[in-house]
Amino acid sequence: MYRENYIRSLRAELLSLVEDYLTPIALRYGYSETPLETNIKWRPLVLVLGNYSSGKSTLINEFLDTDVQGTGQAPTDDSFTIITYDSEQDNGSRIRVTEERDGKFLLNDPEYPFESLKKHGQRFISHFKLKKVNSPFLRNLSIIDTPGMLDSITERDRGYSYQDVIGDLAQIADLVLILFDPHKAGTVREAHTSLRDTLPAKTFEDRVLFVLNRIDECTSLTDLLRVYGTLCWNLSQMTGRKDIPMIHLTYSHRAARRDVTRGESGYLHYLENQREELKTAILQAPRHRLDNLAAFVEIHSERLTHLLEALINYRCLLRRFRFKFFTTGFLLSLLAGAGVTLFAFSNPILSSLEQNYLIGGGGGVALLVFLFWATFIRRTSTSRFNRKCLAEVDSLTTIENQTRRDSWYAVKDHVYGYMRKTSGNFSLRQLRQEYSAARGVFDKGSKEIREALNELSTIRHTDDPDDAELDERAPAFMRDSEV
Ligand SMILES: Nc1nc2c(ncn2[C@@H]2O[C@H](COP(=O)(O)OP(=O)(O)O)[C@@H](O)[C@H]2O)c(=O)[nH]1
Ligand SMILES: [Mg+2]
Repeated sequence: MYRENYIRSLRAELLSLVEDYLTPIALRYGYSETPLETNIKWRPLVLVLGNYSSGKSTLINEFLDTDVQGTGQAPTDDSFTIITYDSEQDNGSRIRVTEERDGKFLLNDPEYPFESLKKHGQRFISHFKLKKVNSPFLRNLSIIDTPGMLDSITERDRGYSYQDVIGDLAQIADLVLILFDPHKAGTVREAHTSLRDTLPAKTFEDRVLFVLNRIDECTSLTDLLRVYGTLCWNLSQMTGRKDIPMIHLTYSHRAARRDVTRGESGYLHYLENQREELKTAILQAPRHRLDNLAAFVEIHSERLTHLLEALINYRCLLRRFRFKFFTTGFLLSLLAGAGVTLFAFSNPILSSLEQNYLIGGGGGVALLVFLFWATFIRRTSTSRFNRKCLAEVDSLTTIENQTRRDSWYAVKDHVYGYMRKTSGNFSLRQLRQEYSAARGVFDKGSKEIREALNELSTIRHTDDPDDAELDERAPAFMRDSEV
């Protein structure tokens, strides 16, 4: 309980850092069109991928303890289904689907983090849905069941890019499960592309779990070992990894033939614990969410700091330019005024006029020159200055290492866009305030939040001190939310 409270307050703290400090900046400077927290506000997500008929839906049904998803040997279900918790109906009544919603609704509801998937088009939208289930398994996470990976299908057949969709889903998922079965142990083409290209680009190695499912269908232990070996070989070819990733071996009790699971001489009972381990790993998704959230806060605060830093540099250059420009204009107009006065004094006709008129005339000329300078000349030179800054936008920052290079590439277009849009007409003071806020979040993100996560890993599930103790053990920032 203590651990859960700790996770909850850490999560709330991270969310409020994003909401209060990063989102206003991100929206103002065009870094993001939607509030940054919409992607992370929702529940921890577990994405289930795998060959068709590898038993994805059956395994999900088994975990939820009811038949939520349709199953079958042929590629039965070609939809992406978000399976989420219905807390209102979790009152001991029969576990069932309590509500269903279609893609059009889901992709337009800002409550859900799927708005950005709209770009995958109509065919995808009609293959996207949500089911609410009152299963306690879903209390802290949601599951996404997906259409099976196939060999023969092309993008045109599906009507949307499967790889792009699973890439986007993997990006927001906290855990990605990849299921294989003994019949097609990693040989399907779409699996190959996902493992080699899509997933490495969109998620982290430690968020991916490999599962060899339907192991009850191996006829003997030797058969299982052969399948396992094949899968390992295929995985190392696909992922390019030299180390063999952990592969969970499991099967569904519901689907397996009774005589197989009951067989005393079989090997299956040695592997019984694997399903429980897999279940525990899935239930740990909220813990991954914290890591993801911390990484999210770190990355975006770092990028926004970089964006603001470049704009500050630009604004300082502009200020220097303006100062120089007006000083030059002032001196020039003084010079012109003095020149005209001297000329008038030395001119025999004009010098007969009263002295005050001559000095006033010189002052008038100085004023006219200055006005001309401050309007026409200023407009053209400022736009020339801005054009130069835009052309040399890279010179607004320093890039010392790869991290800085990455963050600059992520924000460069936004810096350019904002400079173009405003031509420098924004407040340097506000920029500096925002910079120190984003910088503050970044410092917290990289140090204190990591400390808090480390602290969390030392708290065992059984620890249950009073909640009051949270105040003593939690890092300072969880008690004091000022940046
Ligand atoms: N023997 C056995 N059959 C399974 C197992 N898991 C699923 N099946 C069967 O395999 C077929 C495909 O399962 P399904 O869950 O629809 O696969 P999906 O396409 O990956 O969602 C169904 O007929 C299931 O009954 C398992 O662990 N053992
Ligand atoms: Mg299925």
